[in-house]
Amino acid sequence: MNHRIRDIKSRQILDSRGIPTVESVVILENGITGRASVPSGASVGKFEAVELRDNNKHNYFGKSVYKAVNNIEKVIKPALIGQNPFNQKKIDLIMLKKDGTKNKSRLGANAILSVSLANARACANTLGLPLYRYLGGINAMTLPIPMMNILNGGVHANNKLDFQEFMIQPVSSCDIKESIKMGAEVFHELKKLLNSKGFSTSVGDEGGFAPDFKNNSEALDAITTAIKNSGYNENQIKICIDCASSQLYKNGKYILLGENKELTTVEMIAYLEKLIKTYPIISIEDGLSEEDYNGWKLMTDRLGNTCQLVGDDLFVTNYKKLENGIKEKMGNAILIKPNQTGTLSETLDTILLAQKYNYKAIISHRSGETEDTFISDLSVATNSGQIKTGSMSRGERTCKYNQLIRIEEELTDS
Ligand code: 2PG
Ligand code: MG
Repeated sequence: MNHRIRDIKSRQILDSRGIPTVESVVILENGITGRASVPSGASVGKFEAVELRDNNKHNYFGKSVYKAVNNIEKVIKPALIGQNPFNQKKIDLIMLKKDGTKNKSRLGANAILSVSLANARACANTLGLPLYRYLGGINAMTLPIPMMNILNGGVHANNKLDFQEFMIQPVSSCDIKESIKMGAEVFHELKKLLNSKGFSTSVGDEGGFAPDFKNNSEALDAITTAIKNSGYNENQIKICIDCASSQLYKNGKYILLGENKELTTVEMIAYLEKLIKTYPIISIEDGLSEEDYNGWKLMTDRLGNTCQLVGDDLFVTNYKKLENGIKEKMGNAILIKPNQTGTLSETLDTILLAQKYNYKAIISHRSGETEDTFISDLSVATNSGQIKTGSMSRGERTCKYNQLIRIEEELTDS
């Protein structure tokens, strides 16, 4: 059989923040290749799989990934050469066994994921199929509704906004070109608005603006005005936020410096409830901290019927954590980031589990990204219905939207 894995090449490349990350190429006996690179987070969940870094302060301030690249060369490659790439589960399992740890700390989730994704691409290329079609089969057909990040705060920007991401979601549109147009128009209206008020229009890590707003309400007011100025109404474009609350949680309290508030869990839920009532917010991610489990149950009980409650740090794309969350009624949606778990198979298993129990699965980028558009295809392959992939600026964000435009064209043609 000439489809076996012949070789794997890996290298250190740069992500969108200028920090090293891993890229791998899987080469098959037939000469066909698949390439993939991995993103990297800034607000990293405590329970994520480990991103292996060299910690040598003379090399990229400790951030280089030569150890991960070396692990691919010395451990992963010898174990995978000669294997059938179409058996993705086995490929992933071999790497998991070689790693042997619970959190992929030996070989590094960055090393493992780059090979796992590159392998899937090599298979799609061998069959001459688009990646979404290879991953999702004949049932892959739903273009996601994007959550577009237009204002950045938290650890993604150098301003006073406590919440990390303020996003818009064009819910009235059912085609991706129209969604992108709506999002881009609001983005440009927001820029005009910021300019007119003398705020900076430079952008944060995910391409959204990062003005020096004093608090969350100022951000939400600006977004609602920009939506209105673009000629859209609150039924057409909704607001989604990522509070990234694990970053705000200190000694049992939520510290909101911009708001000048120190809130208990119950008070934080009440604050979020007030925001939902005041603004057209339909989705709140990490409204509470990753370890505030009782809080999550309470919040879901209180807000779960009116709002999408997304677990990012809470679930870290981990099957067991999601399984427990479903049992305990925590949240009603999960953010899916392949590098939080480290293999394609585990990512797909977690998505299937969510869908089985009616939890929404939102495919997501990281704040440090590359030009790789794997997640665009993944969102269509799994009919996830939603994708979170940043703003309408910066190439590493727009490449994901542009890939969705291409996929939509193919699907419409067929
Ligand atoms: C998040 C992500 C992506 P980071 O919290 O949802 O937006 O940020 O990659 O920094 O964890
Ligand atoms: Mg998040």
